[in-house]
Amino acid sequence: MAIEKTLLLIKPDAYRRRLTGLVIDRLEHSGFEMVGAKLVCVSEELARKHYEALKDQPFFENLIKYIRGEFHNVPNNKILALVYKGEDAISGIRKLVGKTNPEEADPETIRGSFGRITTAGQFENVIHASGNREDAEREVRLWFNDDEIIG
Ligand code: DAT
Ligand code: MG
Repeated sequence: MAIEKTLLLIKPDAYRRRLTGLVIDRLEHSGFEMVGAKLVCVSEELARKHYEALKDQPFFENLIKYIRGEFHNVPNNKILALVYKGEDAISGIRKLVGKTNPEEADPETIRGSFGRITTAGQFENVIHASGNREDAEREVRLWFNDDEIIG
């Protein structure tokens, strides 16, 4: 058991479909604490750094377009970035978020409730959540300055 911080991104499909409130409602009911929240303009550079571990995957270029809102006409590539904190927050939030593939995600999870795969094969899975402690530390540092985390 450890107190952890984890990064969440409300993805452009959720923004476009006005699911932000519903997704935050699920997060709030998890019992974890919101300690960071801001709208970020996702530059090409930030998107590529965030997903750098996936750069050799065939879906990488579309993933960069997706997270920058290019499939959903999001003005200024903006995204809502959040940090949640609590005991075992990384795995706890991942359970709430569900599996990567929205068709495989438990229907009670956020991705299972609201995610879809487009006919072009794009995973629109609503939310990003850090996968493990190493990713969480790197991602929180990448998206937030220390003074933007209010614990
Ligand atoms: P997660 O977001 O569950 O941590 P990941 O880190 O493996 O999953 O991949 C990051 C994102 O890339 C994921 O949310 C959606 C996309 N993705 C992953 N696997 C994919 C696949 N097989 N086809 C299309 N998109 C995929
Ligand atoms: Mg991941």
